[in-house]
Amino acid sequence: MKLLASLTSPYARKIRILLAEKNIPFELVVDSPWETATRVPEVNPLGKVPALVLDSGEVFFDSPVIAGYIETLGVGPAMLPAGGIERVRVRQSEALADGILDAAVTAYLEGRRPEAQQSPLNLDRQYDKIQRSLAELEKRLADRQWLDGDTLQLGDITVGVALGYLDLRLGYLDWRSGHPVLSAFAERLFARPSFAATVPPAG
Ligand SMILES: N[C@@H](CCC(=O)N[C@@H](CS)C(=O)NCC(=O)O)C(=O)O
Repeated sequence: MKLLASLTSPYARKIRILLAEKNIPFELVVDSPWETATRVPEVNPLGKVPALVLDSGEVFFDSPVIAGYIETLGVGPAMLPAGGIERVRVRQSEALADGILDAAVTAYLEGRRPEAQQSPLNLDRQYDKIQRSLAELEKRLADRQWLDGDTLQLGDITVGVALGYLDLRLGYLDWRSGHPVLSAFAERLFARPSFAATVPPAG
């Protein structure tokens, strides 16, 4: 199978980390949807990465769907509980982290517009979402090693990716300040080979 991804996409990084944690081989096709020569729209009408193309030609997007598909392959370690409320809780953690990413990407893109066209109101809305979500995660994690259950799950991976993306794009927010639990959590995640091997290039 092929994963279409840009090296800076945090949503794609989530999937690359998931595949690495499970040791599942795949072909990484680096393709930035922002480039005019991109082929992403040929497989994903939304024109976004990540997109997973199976050997059969079937395509899955977006990242929560791809993660769900990967789990159906039955390759351990499981990163999503098989069902029940436990699965919903991991999905909730994933959604919270994806929401941080959505807000961070929006703020990053807003900040790249010519200054006269930037909306301070929109920027503040995104920063508020990020700050509230960080506070929520700090509270949820408390003295636990992982967000849900006793092992690394998809929610933990996605939170780690979101924190890494804040470092990459919104470093001036200094998210570590006031979040000692999350900071320690991030250091533990960043030390894993799957995270170390997928650090986005600067720029
Ligand atoms: N909800 C999607 C978000 C994917 C997404 O927004 N990817 C960005 C790269 S970080 C993208 O491809 N943007 C291109 C565009 O919006 O045209 C997911 O989880 O996969």
